[in-house]
Amino acid sequence: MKTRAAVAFEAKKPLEIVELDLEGPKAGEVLVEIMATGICHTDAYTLDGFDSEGIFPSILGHEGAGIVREVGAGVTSLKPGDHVIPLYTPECRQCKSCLSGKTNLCTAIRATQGKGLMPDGTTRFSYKGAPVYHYMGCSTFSNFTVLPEIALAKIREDAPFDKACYIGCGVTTGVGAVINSAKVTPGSNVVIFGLGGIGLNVIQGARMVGADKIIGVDINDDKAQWGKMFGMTDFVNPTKIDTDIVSKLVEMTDGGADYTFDCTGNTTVMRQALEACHRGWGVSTVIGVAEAGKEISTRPFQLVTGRVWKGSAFGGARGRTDVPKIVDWYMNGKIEIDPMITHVLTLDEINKGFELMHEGKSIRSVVVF
Ligand code: NAD
Ligand code: AHE
Ligand code: ZN
Repeated sequence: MKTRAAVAFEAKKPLEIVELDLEGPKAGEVLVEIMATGICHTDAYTLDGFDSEGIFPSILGHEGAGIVREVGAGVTSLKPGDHVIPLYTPECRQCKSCLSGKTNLCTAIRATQGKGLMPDGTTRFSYKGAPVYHYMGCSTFSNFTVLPEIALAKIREDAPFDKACYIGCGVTTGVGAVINSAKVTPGSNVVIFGLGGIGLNVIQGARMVGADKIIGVDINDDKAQWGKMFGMTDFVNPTKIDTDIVSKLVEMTDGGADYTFDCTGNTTVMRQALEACHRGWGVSTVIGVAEAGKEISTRPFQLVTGRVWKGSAFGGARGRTDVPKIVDWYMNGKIEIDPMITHVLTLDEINKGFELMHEGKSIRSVVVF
């Protein structure tokens, strides 16, 4: 069949909207009509050539929602008409990682996914006879895409696609990092670095679990009003203070934060986030994705004296199990999504979404097909 998609032909070049060929689902696979997709900073990072796993030409996008249109042989958990959210972190419920109960990082298809391929080692997309690669196993910047059954969460049918798509990455990543990864406790002091599409969801997660002080840190003053909307109690712009950011935060939290989160992908910020933690127990969670080749460092003494450095992918969420619950939270008003969707675009306007992100003018842009 044919599908319209925004193709990343080369790094650092705008996406091109073309019609390309899509093979139908093979055994264990599902054809999904994508109804809406968000644009996450990770898509921009890959397009900019910063991802060590970045492959071109490919169809980016990993924050979608859509409808099952066809299922391949052996697919039992989904049928045409089901509403789904694609999962870049699948949940096979059979691999060592899934069975461990200790992580959401299913390994069933990770190797081929990282090479832009389906589990059988081939791609379903082609343009003028040449292969076009999948991205994060999702490729939601295409009107139709093929995914393995284990990489789809079935969701309720009354959830609007243009909001539910954000649960495919940003919402789950932020809220989940608070609940599943850091396990923030009521009454804690929490510091969030980077108040974008992820950081604001960390803020609403911290509010939901009953954190006390919720301090947002961003170099863009416009983000202060955004943070306040979702539960932030204090804001600091590190470029506007006359002391260093770590000292400032340590002072504001009476010795250091109980929990900090990096939502910037900047390795200098990651170090600040760790060092702003309270001696003896502060936990710093890295969510931001750093450019290829970047490394983090700190004095080991920071760890010897009880600070904990950890990371979180997809908010520690087990996609097929947890994503439908997060959709319920949204539908029941427990979490907010609507105000964070600042721009709704057509597929032809998708490059505008990347510009708005780089200019710091959007929280989330969503493309509606
Ligand atoms: P975004 O562009 O919407 O937001 C980033 C924010 O960080 C902006 O508000 C920006 O002003 C701020 N910022 C930049 N440099 C800063 C600095 N030095 N100090 C303080 N603030 C600074 O991006 P996003 O979509 O929210 O994504 C944030 C990060 O999370 C990215 O690195 C993205 O790749 C990553 N991410 C990780 C996961 C995961 O599962 N671990 C999932 C989604 C996104
Ligand atoms: N491919 C990169 C790393 C990119 C990365 O860390 N991705 C996050 C999700 S970001 C979503 O916006 C993730 O889930 N990682 C776990 C995984 O298995 O990919 C690199 O450095 O090679
Ligand atoms: Zn993402």
